[in-house]
Parts: sequence; C-alpha cells; structure tokens
Amino acid sequence: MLIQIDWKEYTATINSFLTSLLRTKEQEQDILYEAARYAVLGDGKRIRPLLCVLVANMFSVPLEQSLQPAAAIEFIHCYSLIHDDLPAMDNDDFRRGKPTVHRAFPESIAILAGDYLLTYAFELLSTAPHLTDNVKIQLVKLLAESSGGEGMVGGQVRDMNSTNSLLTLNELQGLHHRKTGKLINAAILFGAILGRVDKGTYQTLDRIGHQLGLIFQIADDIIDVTQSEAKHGKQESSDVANNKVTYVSLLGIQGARDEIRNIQHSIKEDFRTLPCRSDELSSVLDWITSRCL
Ligand code: GRG
Repeated sequence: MLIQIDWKEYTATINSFLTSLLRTKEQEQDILYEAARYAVLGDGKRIRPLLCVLVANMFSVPLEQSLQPAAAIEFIHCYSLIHDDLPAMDNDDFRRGKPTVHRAFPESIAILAGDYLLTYAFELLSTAPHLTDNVKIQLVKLLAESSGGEGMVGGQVRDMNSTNSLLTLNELQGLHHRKTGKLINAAILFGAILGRVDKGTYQTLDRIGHQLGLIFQIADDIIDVTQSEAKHGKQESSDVANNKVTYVSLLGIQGARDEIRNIQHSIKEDFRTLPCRSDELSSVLDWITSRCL
C-alpha cells in the first residue's frame, strides 16, 4: 500500500529554502541573480533534495542539517539543465513549462547563471550549519565526483557522442548512470553521510541509489515516447528525432516497463535489509515508477 507523503509540505519547505538562498538585489550583477532565480524557482519536482532530506530523516538527522546539502544538489541539477538546454547542446526552447534560461536572458548570462549555481553549491556545502568539517569534506568529495568528469559532465559527453551510434544496453546504462544516475545516487548518499550510517548500510543505500537512478532514466525514456503519443497521436519523441538509442528503442515500451518492475522489486528487497523504516523512500520509488507504468 502506498504510504501518504505530504509532498506539498516537503516541496514547499524545500522551495522556500531555495528561495531564501537566492539573492535578489546586487547592483551590477542583478541580471545574474535574476537568471539564477528564474532557473531554480521554476516548476521542478525537487526529487534530489527530497531524497536527501528523506534519507537523512530516516537516520534522525534534523531538517536544519539536511536542507542546505539538499539545496546544493538541486543547484547542481539546475545548472546542468541550463547548460544542457543551450544552443551548443540540446538547443531547447522550453523547460519546466517556460522558456529556457537562454531564451529568457542573453545566452552569456545563461551560461554564467549555470556557473554561478555550480560554484554556489560548493560554497553551500562548505558553510552548511551544524556539520563537522569531516562530514562537509565527504559531501564535497561525493558531489564533485558525481557531477564531474566521471559523473554527470562525463556522461553528457558520452551522450553527445552517442548520437547516431548503436549502443548496447550495457553501454546505455553506463552512459545514463554517469549522466543522471550518479547525482540521484549522491542525493541518497548525502542522507547516509549526514546520518553517519555504518559501512553495510552505506553500501545498501548506494545500491538503492544506483538502481533508482536507472529507473529514473528508463521512466524518462518511456514518458518521452508516451507523452509525444498523447500529444501528437504518434510515437515521435525528441529522442527519436535526435537519433538517440533509448531503453524504449532497445527494449520496447513493454520491455522497458518490465525492466522497471524488476528493478523496483530488487530495490524493495534492499529496503528490507535497512536498519530503519523506509516507507517514505519506498513511496518516492512508487511515485517515480507510477509516472510511466
Ligand atoms: C550540461 C553538464 C551538463 C549535464 C547535463 C542532467 C543532464 C546532464 C541533462 C538533462 C537531460 C535530461 C532531460 C535527462 C533526463 C533525465 C533528467 C535529468 C530529467 C530532468 O530531471 P527532473 O525530471 O527535472 O528531476 P525537474 O525539472 O523536475 O527538476
């Protein structure tokens, strides 16, 4: 049975914290901060900060300690979306239901707003209240690894190079694990680090985060096709238009859904081995999967 999470309350808390972190007036740099606010304060689902706060909460870490690290992850995510939409990358016009940052502001400001959010994320980690230096260093290291050359940025390069190429399922998984999975995993592991969990629990959460990242991407591929189908009455998606190999192109929609169910089952097995209740995390998993099943 689905446990009821008060999504609105969680999202409202995260949104008002994000708002409080983003400056409004700074004379010459006004436009930079305006662009950053425009990017962050849109209609995001806030899945990454939610995961961080929920996992931390599972290990009795108060919100005052988990919110700032959670915001750092969301800022990295928002910077990646700004840069991903740029003409040099996906050249997208809309994001989160409104014009992309480089359409609403000069392109140079969009690039700099992304840079600002990226650097601000690390400032937030290094100044997070109530955390020891040791915990802060672990968070900084994990976020840098997850979003850098062996993580999101490296995954993005692989993705760009994969246009028009035939990837195997294994190669596709490796690409997406870097591009989107590692940051989602980092959100879960942030909660584990803040909760100072033992090694075995950390490894279990690492496995859960890895698999959740995979589900997230498979779900995104399915939604990409089914939403185009709902909108246009045909299976034409942006991935198809861009000649991209996806889970759907390799497995078919039913195969991709079956894959999600298998991974969901395996994550639930892992939940059982955790030394605490995981109802809320399990609800997030169900919600992510229900979006595409
Ligand atoms: C430009 C360095 C660099 C990296 C870009 C994350 C990323 C890497 C690109 C996004 C492309 C994309 C649409 C990937 C599919 C999965 C994904 C990350 C979707 C967007 O995340 P959500 O659904 O978005 O959490 P919201 O808007 O809800 O925050």
